Amino acid sequence: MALTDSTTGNVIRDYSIEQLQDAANLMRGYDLVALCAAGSGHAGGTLSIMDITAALYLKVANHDPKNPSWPDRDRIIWSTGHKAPSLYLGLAVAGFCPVEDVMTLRKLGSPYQGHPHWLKLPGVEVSTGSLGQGLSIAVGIALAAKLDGKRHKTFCLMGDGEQQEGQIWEAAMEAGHFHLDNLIGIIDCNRLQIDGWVKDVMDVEPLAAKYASFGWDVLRIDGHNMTQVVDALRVAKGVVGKPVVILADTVKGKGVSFMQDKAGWHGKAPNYEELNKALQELGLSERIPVQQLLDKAKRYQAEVEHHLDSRMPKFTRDYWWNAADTMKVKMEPTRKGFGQSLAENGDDERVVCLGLDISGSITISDFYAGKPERKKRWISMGIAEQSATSAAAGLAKEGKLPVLGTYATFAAARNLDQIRTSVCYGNFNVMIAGAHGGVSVGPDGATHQALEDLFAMEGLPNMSVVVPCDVEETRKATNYLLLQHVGPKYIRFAREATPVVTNKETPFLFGKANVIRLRGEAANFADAFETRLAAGYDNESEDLSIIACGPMVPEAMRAAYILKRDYGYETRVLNLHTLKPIDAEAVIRAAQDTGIVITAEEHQIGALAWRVSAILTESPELYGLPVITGAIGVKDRFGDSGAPWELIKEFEVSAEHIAHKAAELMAFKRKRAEEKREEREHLFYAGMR
Ligand SMILES: Cc1ncc(C[n+]2csc(CCOP(=O)(O)OP(=O)(O)O)c2C)c(N)n1
Repeated sequence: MALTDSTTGNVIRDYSIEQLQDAANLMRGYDLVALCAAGSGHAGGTLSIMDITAALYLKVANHDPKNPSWPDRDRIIWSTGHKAPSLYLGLAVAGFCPVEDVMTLRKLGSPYQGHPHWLKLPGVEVSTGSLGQGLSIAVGIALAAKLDGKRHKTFCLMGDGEQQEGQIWEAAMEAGHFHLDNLIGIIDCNRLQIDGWVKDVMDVEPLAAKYASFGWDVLRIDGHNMTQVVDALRVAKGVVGKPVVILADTVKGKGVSFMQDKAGWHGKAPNYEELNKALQELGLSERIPVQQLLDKAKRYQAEVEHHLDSRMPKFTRDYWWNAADTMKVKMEPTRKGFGQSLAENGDDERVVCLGLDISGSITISDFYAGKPERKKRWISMGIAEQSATSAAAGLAKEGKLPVLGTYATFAAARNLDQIRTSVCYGNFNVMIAGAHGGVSVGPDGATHQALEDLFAMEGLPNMSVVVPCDVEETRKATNYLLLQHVGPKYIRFAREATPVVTNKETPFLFGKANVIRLRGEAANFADAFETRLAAGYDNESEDLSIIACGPMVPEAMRAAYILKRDYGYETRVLNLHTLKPIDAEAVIRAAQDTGIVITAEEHQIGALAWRVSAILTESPELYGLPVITGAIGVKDRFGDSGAPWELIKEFEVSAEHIAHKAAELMAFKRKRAEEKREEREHLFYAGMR
C-alpha cells in the first residue's frame, strides 16, 4: 500500500520509480526556495535525505493526507529534526498541506517551524530538534502498537552524527530486547556533521555491527538509488521478529555541486544567486515559480511585522536600537567574548576544551584556531552532552580546567543529572557554557531556545552562575571563571549580535552588581551612561530600579532612556551579571532607595525575578518597607521560530516592555504617595479640630 484513502482502503496514487526520482528532485528545489526565503536553515542534510523522504511519504508509508490521524497509518518519526523542511515537503507533495505554504518556513507563528512541532502541523508525528530522542519515542509508539495488536509500522529517521548520542543506544537495546519488528530505523549516512567528518568528530562505525549486536536486522543501501531505497523499505516492512535499520549511504548537499560534501553547508541557506544556480543544476529553473513563492513568503513576513508592530507599547517616538541619529550602538554577539577569552588564556596547559559538534558557532573553537600546539587539548566528544559532562568532571578531578559548551538547552538540561551528580555534588572545577540562550536564538525555534536553563543551574548547590551583558563582559567573565574561580560554573550567553555597552575599563567583579546611570544623551549610546560597582555607588534617590542580566541589561538601559525622555523619570539600572552568588546588598539598596524594582530577563520569568523576590521578602532591612515589583521575561510559554529581534518583541522582552511596566508602576507609586499625602493632611486637620 501507499498513499491511501482511509475510508475506502484504496490507493490514492502509486508512484513509479521514475516519478519518485522526479518528485525528490522537485522537493529539493522547493526545499532550497524555502530556505532562501527563510534566510536560514539546513541545506546539506535536507538534500541528502530527500530521496528517502520521497520514497517513504509518496510510496511506502501507509497514510492518508485527508486523515492525518488515521489510527492505522504508519508513523514516521523525524529524530533528525533539523531536516524539518524535507519532512514538510514530503507531507506537502503527499497532499497533507499546500507546497506554497512551506515557504513560510521558520517565520514567526508559522506551522513550518525551524524544527518540527506536531501540535502545529497535522502529519508531523512528534516534536523533535534535540537529537537522539526520536528512536526512543519510536520504541514507545511501536510498543503501543504491539499492546493494541495493531499492524502499522513505525519509521524513525536519524542522522549518522546523531548516533553519537547515548540515548540512541538505549533505544536500540530496547528495540532489540522487545523484538520490535514493527520498528524501522533509517540512518542518513552522509558522513558529515557540523564540525566536520563524522569519523573525525567521533567515529560511529561500524554501525552495521553495532545494530546487529543489539538484535537488529541491518540493510545497507545507496540512499540515492530510488530502486534500492524503495526495495529496502519494503523488505524492512516484511521482517518478522526483529527491528530493522536501513543504513543509507548518502551525500550531504546532494544534487548541488557547490553544496555536496561541504560541512559549511550544514546549517546554511542559499542566497538568491546561489538558489538560482542550484535550481539550474537541478534542472528546475523553469519548473518552480520562484518569484511567486518568494512573494508569498514576503507577504507572510509583512503580516508578521504588522502584527508585532500593533502590539508594541508606544511612546512619543521610535526608540528602537539605532532608529535615531543619536544614541547609536554597536552590536556584536556576546558569544564572541567567550572565544576571545579562550584564545587569550588557552596557553595555560591545564585548560582543556571539549567539543560537542557546534564549535564554530559557539566560538569554543577559537581556543585552538591558528594554534596547532593546543590541538591536543581540544577533545572532540561528538554529539554526546551527557557523557562529555561527566568526562569533564573526570578531567577536573585530575587537575585540568575543562570547558564544555553547546546550545544552552543541551548544555544545561539534557545533561542535568550529570551536572548535578558528577560535577556539582563532587564540586569539580568544570566550566559549562550555555550558548544561544534566550529567544533571540531566532529561527531554529523552541527546541533550541533555552528559556529554563537558569532555573536548574541556580538551583544546584556549589554551582556559580554568570550571565554577562555583552561581548566585552563575556570576555571578562570567561577570563575570571576559567582561571580564577574554582568550582562548578555556568556562563550563559546569546547568539545574536546585541548592543555593546561596556568597555575594557568598565568594572567587572564576580558576585558584585554594577549600577548603570543615564547621564544625558550622546552620539554613542554607551557614552550616555556611567557605570560603577554597586558597592561604591551613592544613592541618588532615583524613581525606580531595573535589575537585569545578560542582553536584557542594554534593554534596561534603553528603557531608562525612554523613561527619562518621555516621563522625566530617573532609573537605577542594576547589571546583575552574577546570578549566583547574588549581590543581595545591591538589590536591597535598590529597593530601599527607589521603592520600585523591576526585573528583566530573557528567560522564563523567575531565574532572576524569583531570586530577587527572595531577597526582597527575606531581608530584615526591608521589613515593613513597601516595595512595588514588576517582572519582565518570558511568560510560561515555549519559544517560536522567527527573526531574533521579532522574538524579542513577540515575547515582550524589549526595552519598550520594560518602560511600559515601569510607567505603570510609577503611576501606582505616585498615586499611593498622593493618597498618603492626603491621608496625612486629613489627619493633620482632624488633629487641629
Ligand atoms: C542534543 C543536540 N545536540 C546538538 C544539536 C545541534 N545539532 C544540530 S544538527 C547537528 C549535527 C547532526 O549531524 P548528523 O546527525 O550527521 O546530521 P546531518 O549531518 O545529516 O545534518 C548538531 C550537533 C542538537 N540539535 N541536539
